[in-house]
Amino acid sequence: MSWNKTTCVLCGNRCGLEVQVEDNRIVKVRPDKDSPISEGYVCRKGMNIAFNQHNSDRVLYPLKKVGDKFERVSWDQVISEITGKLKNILQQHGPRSLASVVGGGEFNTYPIQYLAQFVRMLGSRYEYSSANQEFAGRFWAHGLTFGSQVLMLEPDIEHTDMLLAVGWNGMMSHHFPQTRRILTRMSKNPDQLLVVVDPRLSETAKIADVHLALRPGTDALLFKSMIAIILREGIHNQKSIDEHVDGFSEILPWFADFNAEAALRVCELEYGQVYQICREFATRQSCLRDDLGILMNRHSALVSYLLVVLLAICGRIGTPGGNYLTGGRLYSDPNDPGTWRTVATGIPAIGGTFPPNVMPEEIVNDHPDRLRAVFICGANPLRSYADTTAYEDAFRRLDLLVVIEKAMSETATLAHYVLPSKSAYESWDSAPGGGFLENYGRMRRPVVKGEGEQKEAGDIFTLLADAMGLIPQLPEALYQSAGSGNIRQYRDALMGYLRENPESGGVVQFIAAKTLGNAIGSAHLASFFTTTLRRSQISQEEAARAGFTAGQDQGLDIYQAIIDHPEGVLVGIRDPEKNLGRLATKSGRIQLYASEVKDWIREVNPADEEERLKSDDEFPLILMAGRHMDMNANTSMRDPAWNKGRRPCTLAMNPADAEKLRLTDGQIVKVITEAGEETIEVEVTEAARKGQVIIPHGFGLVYDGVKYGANVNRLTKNTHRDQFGTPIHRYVPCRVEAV
Ligand SMILES: Nc1nc2c(c(=O)[nH]1)N[C@H]1C(S)=C(S)[C@@H](COP(=O)(O)OP(=O)(O)OC[C@H]3O[C@@H](n4cnc5c(=O)[nH]c(N)nc54)[C@H](O)[C@@H]3O)O[C@H]1N2
Ligand SMILES: Nc1nc2c(c(=O)[nH]1)N[C@H]1C(S)=C(S)[C@@H](COP(=O)(O)OP(=O)(O)OC[C@H]3O[C@@H](n4cnc5c(=O)[nH]c(N)nc54)[C@H](O)[C@@H]3O)O[C@H]1N2
Ligand code: SF4
Ligand SMILES: [Mo]
Repeated sequence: MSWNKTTCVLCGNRCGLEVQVEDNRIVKVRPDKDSPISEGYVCRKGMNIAFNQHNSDRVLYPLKKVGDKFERVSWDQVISEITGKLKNILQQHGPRSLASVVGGGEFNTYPIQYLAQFVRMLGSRYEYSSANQEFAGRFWAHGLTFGSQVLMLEPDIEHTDMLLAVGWNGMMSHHFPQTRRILTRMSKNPDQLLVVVDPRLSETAKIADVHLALRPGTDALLFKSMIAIILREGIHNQKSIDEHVDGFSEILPWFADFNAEAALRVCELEYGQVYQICREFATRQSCLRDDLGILMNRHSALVSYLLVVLLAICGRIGTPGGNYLTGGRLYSDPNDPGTWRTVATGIPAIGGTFPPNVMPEEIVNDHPDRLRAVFICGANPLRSYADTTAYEDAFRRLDLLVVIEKAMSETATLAHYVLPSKSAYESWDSAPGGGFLENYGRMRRPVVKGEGEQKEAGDIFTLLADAMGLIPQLPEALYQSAGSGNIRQYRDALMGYLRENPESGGVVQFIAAKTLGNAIGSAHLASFFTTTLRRSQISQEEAARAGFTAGQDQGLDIYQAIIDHPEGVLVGIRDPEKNLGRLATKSGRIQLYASEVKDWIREVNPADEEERLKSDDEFPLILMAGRHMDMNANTSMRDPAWNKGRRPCTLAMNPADAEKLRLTDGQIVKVITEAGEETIEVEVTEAARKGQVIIPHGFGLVYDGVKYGANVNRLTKNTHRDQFGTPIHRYVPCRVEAV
């Protein structure tokens, strides 16, 4: 039997896979050794991808809610009914009544892009996204310091000799290529230093050279201390600061009189140890990687800012072995009246998106501009986002809820219409990869067929857009060239059309889907073709470095190479020397001073923090609400069989706390928070810190009528969030009782 190349879709790495298919079923999976991105690396999630593809929750036909049941309807009927209702809502209430929700859980490209663009074309800026619930604070910090909210910091893991992992458990969550291989190699290499900042003994902390087991929620104090120590010792990199940084002298007073010794006592860390780490970080080829442990935690945005300061004063940005800037230019300015805000909660867009946490309030209010119509693709808010109960209540009040899904998710069960989407293994989709330097192009192709009337998400949104009158009348020549089988001819026709109709540029992916997509049977592939053609100057230069001659045919050549190489192919090499050229500040330098930070940073002092961290008699334990581990993939793996024989959903508790509460391993308990309660089994383990308990997210799914595990988002209140709307999932006060 032949092996077909595809990729895993269960984290951002998208490791290359090869699968065997029998009777339209994926029956065998192995890592793809040819993949230049993963080079044969895989984790157990990828090896279990067949459970993701084949399960009894798949949605096969368009469904309409009638009473409290779903009825199968035709595509024609469903498109005409949805667009009829949508037109009415928009006519009566305007575009602010409409929002999209786009996910990040399953790592697809086009399904999400098409929905976001569809809603934008209808005049609404309300794009709620899973990315916003993690990155809003980082967007804010990078917007202030780099001038673009979506510029990110990628560790140059190949050349570094010290990695500071902050609130990131890479051994489980991955998120850079071949993470476990690289971290394990690093941990064994005496010349490389792996330092983990994590309150608990995570899988990554276990293999670290140094584990800074700080008290939960005290990262702001820790990083303020580290900066103060580095400045006090004079081990900052003045040369790099002179060359690349503005605002350095203005921020010095924020750290000058800071009592790092007292602060670190509040963090429950040893001063001597932190001092040593500061010296190492300032003098080595160091880099850092942070994640949800700080992003979904107290002072999230401020910690992201402090991490930029730490890197900038040590000269670690845009330099070998340090952190490189990746991503584009986007700044949603909260002071610009053109930037949309949410109506009831007044939160401005950041990085172009809105925080899911406030959506229930944006639906349940009396404002004339309240949300009435919501389209969701690639997300499962009823399990993924904070406060399932608030979401259920809010979604029931919508005039129109349309869910584009491959599975009957909890969110889909509340929809007025469910539109069946082809899965990753039934669709074409772009699955790029690489680190900061090398850019690999890859197009995942279908390996199995849809077993009902599913369509590619891009096709679904093209039908909807057409019925809404959003796609202009297209010349016959465009259809003809699309059907000619000659891709060059189509390119010339499309480019000619766009030259004459520049206003159609924003609809180009829909035009491609309707013309080329129809001819080749994939909206996504057609869309990919147009994106490859319309490459910016900078990526043309990068592609030339990867061997694609610059010029008119470069896009075509890249497209063909990607089609010829299902395992992925090098399509661009970035120039590390030019990395800091990505900065989008007016001066082109890193801007450390920001008036927005000033008061906040002063508030983070040992005495006030100690007071705020005092435990509550009603809720004495801190719940880490969500954990990304080997046995979950957000809510994407619905069939529990993939974890058979394992113990995936428990309440992890330190032995000292278990003893104090007289609880034993395996005992059933109730966990209570301000939001609600859930019943769950206790797992007594040293991997939980004293005073902290942990429940993984992504459980509580009902599969074949049986509830599987506890839904941690019954325990998270959507109002337990910061000023950007970010959930504070890593710091949820709770209590545990025996039942
Ligand atoms: N309490 C708590 N909650 C959390 C977290 C936490 O730490 N704690 N972590 C959060 C994080 S970081 C994230 S990113 C979010 C993720 O949350 P979501 O973005 O909601 O992701 P998933 O839960 O994976 O849901 C993805 C949905 O998309 C569907 N889907 C998959 N592929 C396709 C496709 O090709 N087409 C269509 N139309 N649909 C598809 C799947 O069936 C699934 O229902 O969860 C968050 N939730
Ligand atoms: N197996 C698996 N992998 C995944 C996913 C999945 O569902 N399953 N989802 C993917 C997605 S969408 C995402 S966003 C990533 C998330 O990946 P990560 O952010 O790495 O995952 P988490 O488990 O949420 O948390 C990281 C660490 O933060 C620590 N932490 C908790 N509180 C604090 C604190 O106060 N300070 C500090 N410094 N650390 C703290 C936790 O103990 C944990 O070890 O994972 C991705 N990869
Ligand atoms: S590391 Fe990520 S992409 Fe690779 S197999 Fe595991 S979950 Fe899938
Ligand atoms: Mo995430």
